[in-house]
This record gives sequence, C-alpha cells and structure tokens, in this order.
Amino acid sequence: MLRCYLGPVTNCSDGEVRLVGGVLPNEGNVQICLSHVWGSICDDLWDHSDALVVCRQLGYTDTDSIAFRKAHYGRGVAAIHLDDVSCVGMERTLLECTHAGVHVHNCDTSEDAGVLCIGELLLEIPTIMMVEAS
Ligand SMILES: [Ca+2]
Ligand SMILES: [Ca+2]
Repeated sequence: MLRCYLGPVTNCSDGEVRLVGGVLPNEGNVQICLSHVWGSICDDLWDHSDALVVCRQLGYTDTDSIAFRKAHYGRGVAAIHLDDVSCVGMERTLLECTHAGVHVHNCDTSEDAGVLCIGELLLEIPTIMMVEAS
C-alpha cells in the first residue's frame, strides 16, 4: 500500500497549533499537528472567527485577531492538513471547528492561512491568593 509522505514526524500532540513565518511570535501562518506531523491550513473560508480560535488556543486574550489569506507569511512547505475551516468563534481549539476532513482539500501552499493575534499573551494561569478571613 502506498503511503504519502506528509512531513517529518515530531513529538507534537494532535490538535496543537503554532505560528510560523512571522517576524513577531504573535503572527504567522497557522500550522496544526495531526498524527505527529505539522501541517498548514488552507485559506478557503478562513476568517476572523477562525483566527480568534487559533489565538485563544495559543493563550492570547480575546481582544481581537486578524485572519490572513494567500500565504501572507510566506508559502509553506508543510502538508495541508485542513481546509474549509468553519469556526463559530467560541471553540477552545481549532480541531473543534468543522472542516472538510483531514487532508481533504483543493488547495496548494500558496493559500496558507495566517493570523495576527492582538490580545495579550497569558503565559500562566493566574493563581488565586488565599486570604484568611478576619
Ligand atoms: Ca471560517
Ligand atoms: Ca476548499
């Protein structure tokens, strides 16, 4: 049986996202990890709601985010993992959004989807101080 080579196998976990090709860490083309391989996302139906979910998943506050199309941050070499991503905007992770199906697409890497996250990056979950009642 033929098995397509999609890209190098890494230790990333399913559904994890990262931004590549940007100047700053809060921008770039979106890549998602599926079966330990990083892949890109096609820009068909890529819009503000989808960008919001990516930025939220990366730990940014929901202030705002901008969606980019047409490989704004450079043409990727990664496999195209997802296409026709349709987030409502309230999802916690990109994998919760509907899409055409893993590796089902009609795109090439000149159509990589990107985002710019404008919110603040929350590096750690704030701890609640216990104050003794007087
Ligand atoms: Ca969409
Ligand atoms: Ca498509």
